[in-house]
Amino acid sequence: MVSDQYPHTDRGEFVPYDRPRLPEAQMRERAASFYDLMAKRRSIRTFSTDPVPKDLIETAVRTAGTSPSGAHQQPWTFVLISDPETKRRIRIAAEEEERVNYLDGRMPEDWQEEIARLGTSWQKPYLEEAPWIVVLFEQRYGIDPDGSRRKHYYVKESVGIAAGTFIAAIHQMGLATLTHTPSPMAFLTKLLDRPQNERPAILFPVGYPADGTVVPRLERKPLAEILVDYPSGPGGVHRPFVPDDFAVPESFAGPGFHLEPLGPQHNERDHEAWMSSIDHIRSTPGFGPSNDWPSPMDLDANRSDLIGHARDFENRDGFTYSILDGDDVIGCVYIYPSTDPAHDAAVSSWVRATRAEMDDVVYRSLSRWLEGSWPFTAPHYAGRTDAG
Ligand code: IYR
Repeated sequence: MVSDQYPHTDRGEFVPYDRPRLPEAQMRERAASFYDLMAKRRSIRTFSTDPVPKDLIETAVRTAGTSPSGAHQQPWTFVLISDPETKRRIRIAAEEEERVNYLDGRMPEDWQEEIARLGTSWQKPYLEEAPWIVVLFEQRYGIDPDGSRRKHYYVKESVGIAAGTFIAAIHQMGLATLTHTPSPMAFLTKLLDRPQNERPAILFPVGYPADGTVVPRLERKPLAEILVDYPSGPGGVHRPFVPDDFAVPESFAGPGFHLEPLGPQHNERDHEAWMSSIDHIRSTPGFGPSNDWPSPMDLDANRSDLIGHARDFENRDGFTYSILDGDDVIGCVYIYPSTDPAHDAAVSSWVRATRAEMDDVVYRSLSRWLEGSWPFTAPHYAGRTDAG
C-alpha cells in the first residue's frame, strides 16, 4: 500500500498499524504489573545445570529480533551454545583473560573497587554450569549477497536495545541470565567461527538459578533520581497521591506514642533507634531480608534519607512519620503510593527492638487512623493480614 501519510518517499510500502487503545485504568494496571515483573529481575552468577529446552531460547531470540534498529538493518547475530565441550573452551578462554584483569592488574584498582560488592572474580564456573550460553554479536557492517560491504548505522545502540529485549524475554519466561563481557572478548569470534564483520558484544549464560542462589543487595535509583521534569515543577497530567484539598495530618496521638512528620531534626534519635534494631526490623512485617534497608549507614547518609522523606512530605508524594514516646524516637511509619494496582497506598511501620511490644499497638492504632482520617480506599499495611 502507498500512503499519503509519507509524501517524502515513493519507495516505501506501508501497512496499517492497528493496536487497540486501552482504557486508562487497564493501562495503569498493565504498566504496574510489567514494572513489578521487571523489578524482580536480577543478574545471577550461579546457575543450575538443569537443562532448558531449546525452543525457549529460540523464542527469546525471536523476541529480541523485534527490537528497533538503525535503518532497520537488524545488525545482530545470536549464537546458541549448549555443547559441553564448547562451553568448556569458552570458560577456559574467558578465565584466561579475566585472570589477567583481576590478578595481573589489567583492571585498575578503582575499577575493581567499584565492582567489589558484586562478588565477581576471575573464575567463571557458570560458563560451564548454565545449560545455554548465548553470545550476541554485533554486525559492524553488512555483507550483501554479491559480497560487497554495506555500512551499518547505530550498531551499538541497536544491539544494546536487542540485548535488553532478550533479557526481558528470558526473565519473563522464568529463566535468569547475566550480561557477561569477558574482556577482551575477541576470542569468541574465532572460537565460534564467526565472520570478520561480526564482533562479540555480550555473552549471556542462561538457565535456572542454582538452589540457594544469592544476589548482592543492591538498590535501584528511585524515580526522582532518574526522572527529570522539564520544565521543572509539576507538569503533564499529575496524579496526586492525596487530593489537593486533603489536609495532611501534622500529628497523631495513639496509646503510648505520637507521630511527628519525620525530618532531619530526628536524625540522631532515628539513626540510633534503627541501627540498634536491625535484626528486629528485618523480622518486622514489611521489612523482609530482601529489602535494601536496614543495613548499617552513617549519620550523614541517614540525614539525606530523612531530608528525602521530608521533601516527599512537603511535595505530598509520600508521608513518613517518626513514632515517638515523649522525646524518644521509638519507630517510624511510611505511607507511600502502592505499586500494586489493587491498593492506593503502601503502609509499613517498625518500632525499635527495646519497644517491640509497641509493634502491634502501633499497627492497630494506625490502621484505624488510616481508615478514618485519610482519603485512601484500599491501603495495604505491608505484611500484615490482621484487619487490626
Ligand atoms: N569482566 C569482568 C569484570 C566485571 C566488570 C564489570 I563493569 C562488572 O559489572 C562485573 C564484572 C568479569 O566479568 O568478572
